[in-house]
Amino acid sequence: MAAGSVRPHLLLLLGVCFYQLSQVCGDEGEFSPGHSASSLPVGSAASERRYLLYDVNPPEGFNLRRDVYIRVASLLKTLLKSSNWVLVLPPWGRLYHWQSPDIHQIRIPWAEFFDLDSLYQNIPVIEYEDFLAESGGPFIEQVYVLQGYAEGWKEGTWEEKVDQRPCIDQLMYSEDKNAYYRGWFWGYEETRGLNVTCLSVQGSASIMAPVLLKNTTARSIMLDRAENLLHDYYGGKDYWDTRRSMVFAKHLRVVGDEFRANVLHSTDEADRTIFHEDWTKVKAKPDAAIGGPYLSVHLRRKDFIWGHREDIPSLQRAADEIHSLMKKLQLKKVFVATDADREDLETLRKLIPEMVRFEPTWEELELYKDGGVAIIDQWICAHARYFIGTSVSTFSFRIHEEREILSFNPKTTYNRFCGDKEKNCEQPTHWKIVY
Ligand SMILES: Nc1nc2c(ncn2[C@@H]2O[C@H](COP(=O)(O)OP(=O)(O)O)[C@@H](O)[C@H]2O)c(=O)[nH]1
Ligand SMILES: [Mg+2]
Repeated sequence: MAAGSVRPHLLLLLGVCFYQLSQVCGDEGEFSPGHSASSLPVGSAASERRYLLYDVNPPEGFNLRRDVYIRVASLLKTLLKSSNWVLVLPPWGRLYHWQSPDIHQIRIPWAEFFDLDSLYQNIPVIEYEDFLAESGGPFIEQVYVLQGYAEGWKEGTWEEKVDQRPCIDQLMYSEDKNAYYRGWFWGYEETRGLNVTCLSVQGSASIMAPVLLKNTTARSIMLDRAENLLHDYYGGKDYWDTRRSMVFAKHLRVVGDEFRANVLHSTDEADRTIFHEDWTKVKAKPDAAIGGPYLSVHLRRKDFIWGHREDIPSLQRAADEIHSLMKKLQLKKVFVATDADREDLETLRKLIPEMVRFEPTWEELELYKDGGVAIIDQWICAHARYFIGTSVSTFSFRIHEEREILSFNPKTTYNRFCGDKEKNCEQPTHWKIVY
């Protein structure tokens, strides 16, 4: 069922109650899902904590998902001003780029990639398994599937709004024989939704706050396709607080640091990249970091070359640039992070014989998974004397931010390869941390 997937009684209630951001919904418009023993009558829910869950369009990669986390964290901060909420971290899995065969890559908790205490210093978060244990059952009371407006927006008249609308795309949830909604739910087959509603949104994440606070009493609410929400304020203090709280898991940092020390002669003391466990106590001093004695490179291939984009270099052109930088910076080593296929890797090895890569053993790959190996690559890139990345890759962007946090001079960070025939090769924007 597409648009018809919304229950009739809910439609009626929402019809009264769904307004745009500026409008306030009265009590009479509120509804209770009516299916869950845990849902409380209106009014008494204030002290009980409510759960915000979210998911992202399946084709999106890891590093865009990290960006969506920042947006949803802003929404959670807005909600916390009114009542008690916790963000349920969406388990990782089934990502398109995680193609290593024979390893289990779904239902991965955030703790495998990020330091939970650090996240918690920014906003209250719990893992999905803890949500299941705490909320007493595998039910999500309300799923809002976010989408754009079918009619687009009229030029020059940008306004922030959210409205209940028929689902535009085929709904990725279907009703089972008990009238529960089944869907992907991060690979947790037993999870069910009690209600599914499509909302058209145009605006920043916090536009959802009035809807969650006033239009529903559901205690667990999932925003699917959360990438449809924009940043409340990209690059502002709130953005950077959340970004700084996304400290990589310690076991991955340790592996990266060992590789730096053993293969690249790079240590925090010599490189002046001292890491502090508590991100809230760290303030970057631009230009304080020197970085390890190597050049680092992120060379994004796969889907970035399939479209024949003109801002992506050929391997020859990338190799030429790498050699010219090594000469200029008097560096003998180059660390290459890439998603290149085997054939491209062989070519690269011929073109750049001095290339150093982090190549996990099968056991290491099974332990850290594709996501962890990518983080180790990013961590090593972040500590180099000089970094050059790939145009509009969120993987490269996250390395920029990591280096900004580590106090590197922006000149050593905001660099990208140019396409062979690219005329105006604009370099990445420098985003300064706001404290
Ligand atoms: N290990 C590793 N994986 C990479 C590298 N570049 C890309 N990938 C993989 O490909 C995915 C790219 O998707 P995404 O994170 O969205 O970044 P974007 O598509 O470049 O903006 C990453 O999440 C990794 O799984 C790399 O240099 N090293
Ligand atoms: Mg991507």
